[in-house]
Amino acid sequence: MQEPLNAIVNARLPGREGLHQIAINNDVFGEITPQTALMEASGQALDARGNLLVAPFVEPHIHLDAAMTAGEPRWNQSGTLFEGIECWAERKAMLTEEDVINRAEQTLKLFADHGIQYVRTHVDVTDPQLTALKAMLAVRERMADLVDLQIVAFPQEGIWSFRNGRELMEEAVRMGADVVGGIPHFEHTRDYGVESVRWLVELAHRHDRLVDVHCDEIDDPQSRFLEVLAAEALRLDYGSRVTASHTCAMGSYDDAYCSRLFRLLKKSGLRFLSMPTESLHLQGRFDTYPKRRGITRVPELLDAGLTVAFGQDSIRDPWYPLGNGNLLRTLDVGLHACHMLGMERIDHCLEMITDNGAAALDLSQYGIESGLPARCVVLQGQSPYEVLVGQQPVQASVRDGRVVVLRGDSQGQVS
Ligand code: 17E
Ligand code: FE2
Repeated sequence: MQEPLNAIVNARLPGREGLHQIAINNDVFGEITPQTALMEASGQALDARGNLLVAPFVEPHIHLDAAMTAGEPRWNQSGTLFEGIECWAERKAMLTEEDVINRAEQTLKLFADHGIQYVRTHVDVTDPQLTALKAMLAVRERMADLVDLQIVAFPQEGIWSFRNGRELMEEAVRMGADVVGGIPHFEHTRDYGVESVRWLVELAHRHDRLVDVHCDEIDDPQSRFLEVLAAEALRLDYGSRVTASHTCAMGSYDDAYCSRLFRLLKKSGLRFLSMPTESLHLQGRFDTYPKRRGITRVPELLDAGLTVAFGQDSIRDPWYPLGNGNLLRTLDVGLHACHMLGMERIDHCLEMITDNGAAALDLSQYGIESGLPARCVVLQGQSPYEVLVGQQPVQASVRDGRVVVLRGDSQGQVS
């Protein structure tokens, strides 16, 4: 194995002027010192060559159990969420642990190659055998050198609407799921949806787990489970540990309701994840013209002081046929779809795939600061604007002081 790094030189850091060098001692960041000019990288130093250095990318929302199954056993022809769930139910009946492990690991390697070191995956537990969950618990250990993996117990076919739904969720938590999920807009009735949200937040709270609900992933403006989730988070003072994924319906709510809703969202402090490529593809399917974008109110949430990150959601699965692991692509699409190409937004855009994702995942040891684990990526460009325009692959990815990806000529004396 390669020798660990003892420094990174010639790096630009977000929010700081000029070049910096960062010491690394025992896999942990040490002192960060300004440089007056470019310097030679010597010994076990990595040369960032004047490029931007940020904390590793965070993929906050993916379905690894379904990754790389697009077209098996059939393609989703309508492009709706609902046909996706039907196709997946057919593929799910064919799962083996080995099959899930292989596809999940292939996908995580692709992610690592794109500078992602933290991943939250939903795993479908509406399966009496819990095959995908057993596989993913093994993957979490097997891939720990490359990524930190959080596992969500995700009831794809509902908690109230699936036989033994509650027992399967409880079993998943007992087996070691980190996060409790839900899908209220897919439950058979509105009441089931409300009850499921109340129940799952209690379950997580009781077992000291995080919460991440597929919430209102539908264009129906009557889908209002987010207010239930936020109210429960507030009641239990649990907002920092609760994430609402998708909230597409918020793109269809009227402003009067949103004005009331935002008051509660701010009080509860819960976190938001938007998957822009996925929602552009799956939503708007029941519209003629004008067609909705089906994306939540991202800039408005940010301006209200709430945390929002972007995720990919799918890599070639029954819901979405594309995806290559590159979060810069997701970011690019998301900024377009959310009207976020003003320069102030661009200056902060990398936070959507780094810091904000880390907050949504409730990570505690994340960032480029003295005393934190030496994990970071070198991007191609001197500013977020240049990185966004260039869309180049990450130049290097460092994990606990070790170089796990290296491209171009960022290399100093690393052997
Ligand atoms: N399942 C779901 O309910 N929604 C999604 N976007 C995906 C899976 C990918
Ligand atoms: Fe999802």
